[in-house]
Amino acid sequence: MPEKSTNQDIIGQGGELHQQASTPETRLTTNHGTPISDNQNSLKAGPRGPTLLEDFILREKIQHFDHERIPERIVHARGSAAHGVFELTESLEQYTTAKILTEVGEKTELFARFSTVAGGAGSIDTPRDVRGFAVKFYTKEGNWDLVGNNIPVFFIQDAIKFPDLIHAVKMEADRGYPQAASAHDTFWDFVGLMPETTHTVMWAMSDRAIPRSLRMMEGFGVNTFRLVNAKGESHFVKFHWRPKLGTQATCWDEAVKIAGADPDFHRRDLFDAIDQGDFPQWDFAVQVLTQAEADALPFDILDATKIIPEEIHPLKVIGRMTLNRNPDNFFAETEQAAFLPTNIVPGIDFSDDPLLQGRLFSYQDTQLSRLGTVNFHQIPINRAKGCPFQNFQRDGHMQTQVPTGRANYEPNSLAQAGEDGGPRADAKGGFTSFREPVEKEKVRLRSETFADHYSQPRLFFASLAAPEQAHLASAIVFELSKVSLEHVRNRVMGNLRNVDEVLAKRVADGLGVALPKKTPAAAEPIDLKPSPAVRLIGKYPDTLKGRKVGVLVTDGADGAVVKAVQDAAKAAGAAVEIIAPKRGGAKLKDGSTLTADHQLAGAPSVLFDAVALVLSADGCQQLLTEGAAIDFAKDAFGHLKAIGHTPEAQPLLDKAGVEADAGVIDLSQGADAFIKPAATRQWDREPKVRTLA
Ligand code: HDD
Repeated sequence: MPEKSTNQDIIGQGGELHQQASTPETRLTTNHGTPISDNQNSLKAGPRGPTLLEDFILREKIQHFDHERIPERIVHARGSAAHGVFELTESLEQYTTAKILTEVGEKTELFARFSTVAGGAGSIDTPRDVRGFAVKFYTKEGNWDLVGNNIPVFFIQDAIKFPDLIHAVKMEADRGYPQAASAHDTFWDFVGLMPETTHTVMWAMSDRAIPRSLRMMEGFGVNTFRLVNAKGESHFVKFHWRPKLGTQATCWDEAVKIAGADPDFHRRDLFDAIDQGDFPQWDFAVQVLTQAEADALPFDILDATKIIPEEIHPLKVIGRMTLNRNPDNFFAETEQAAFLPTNIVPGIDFSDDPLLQGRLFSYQDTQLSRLGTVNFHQIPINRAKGCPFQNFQRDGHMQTQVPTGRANYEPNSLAQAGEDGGPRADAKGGFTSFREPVEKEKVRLRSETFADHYSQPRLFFASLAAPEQAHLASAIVFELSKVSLEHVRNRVMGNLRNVDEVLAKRVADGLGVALPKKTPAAAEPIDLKPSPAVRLIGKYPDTLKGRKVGVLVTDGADGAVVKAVQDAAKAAGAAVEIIAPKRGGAKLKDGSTLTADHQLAGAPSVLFDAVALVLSADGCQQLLTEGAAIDFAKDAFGHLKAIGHTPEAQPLLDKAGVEADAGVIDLSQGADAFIKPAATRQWDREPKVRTLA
């Protein structure tokens, strides 16, 4: 073997790209600035000889790579985020001194991260799970982090149960599965033994836990907070986010299939929307209560397993969040973002909610293990951007600031000698806690006012639209069917009988088992007035805005029909993507080529909100032996989507079992007829396509 070789020969055509002329500004360097002459070959003793330990360039590059990963979040590991802005539209001056809630028109930069809870960082986007909804506002008075979820209640009442809850829901300890799924023994074992989980479990089994898009979720601060005004008076407050695009869920079967078709479905959707300038927006709203109003409720507002029904205390919209910029770098921003419920600003304060109180410790602590240093607040995404930050905390791993002078303690009198004495506490503008009187015995007790675990789940179930109730019952059946321990299934059903006998019976029938004995409740549930605001169906107007229409086109198809569908859907606010049997596109009737965005086999109908089949007779004939085409139509029908079609597509529809109904539209009537049904699901169709509990 000859020892001679030139790098050019080995690198091939790409060689020139590696050798571009360099200037100090553009050239590749080591982390310490040494210019690098060759980034393709390690330093060897001869072209075929061993690599030399001396190769500091190789070692630095590999070593940095070896350490690229940091521990993922213990919960909420899988997440997607964006930058944005908050604008206040109504002042809460009467209740709080917080500038972000009193300066109308003020725009505050923010960073929002949405997440699943149970799965790891590389897990799918569409499991059945609660979604995290965390917003970091970079206010003039420091960062305010509202670290909430897309469900307004939580599984447990006391933070001391959090590690047990999370251990139970995550992969089982010995086998390391299931990933990102609550449908397994240990989760339901915990649920059955902890009746306080029932309310949140009901929400988690509802369609809220399988959202269509991160842009179509409501968000909630969950815990009760306080607002404190200039007179030092306190009101309780619950924070809410309301999506301008309305809420929408997937069908369960659809969510499962999306997991395979596009595990990044939500991340892609958020990134693409922002990239295309279609900025998602949410209204920000509050429920504000006096102590007396809180005392008058039939439940305790310090109990995070309870909602305050909007029908009792309506929401007041006070501002708007717009997400308008994607992160430049996923790791630096989304991954390193550290949200802390302790990031609070003057005028907002904590309540005594025992779940919140525990959270006040956990988040700071977890960042130390995840980000590795007490200086994580200096990472650009975590840095207080709305105002300077300064104190006498010094040194530590990864200290990036260079404080000057001798003053690293306080009080000091260095200023008297003309030196910089450093910052001082601000008794007037600084954060002060609400002066709540709290002298009590030290006890490990749960308040009696936390004992009613069933009235609110009952309220929730009773308030849902009929299809949502059926989905919820079926979700419990699905999950319990994956539970191998009979006594665990029985205990859950015994608890459910306290929520609603009919629901419990539906679950038992769905499982094909007898209904077990009712579990005695710690406090007998009461019937509360239904709260239609907890529904998804019918709560927001139907719309195609922010949705996606997929148009399947074959050779010989009529381009005018494609264009009509494209125009009508776009006019209604949807994005339109073309799918063809081959990625190169379809040759239309008029001889032109319509470029495709997707190949049919890679773009099942689960990726779209509504579909149109613009087929020629020949094209349809060919698709009759194409499984992907049959599934495309069958799933669109099964997932209750509108299907627009040319008459020539009928044989495919027949083969796929698509029956005529109000959501199956012959496009010869004109594309507009397709738009209205496309903006919603065809709920009436559901009993025809699946058996629900
Ligand atoms: Fe938590 C992360 C939301 C209770 C401990 N939590 C985390 C995130 C969200 C929530 C959205 C992800 C933030 C991000 O995007 O980085 N958590 C909630 C809500 C809760 C709640 C709405 C109930 C009201 N959490 C809760 C309790 C504890 C924790 C009771 C512990 C006692 N949560 C954590 C954590 C995490 C976290 C371990 C993991 C990663 C992180 O904090 O930064 O500290």
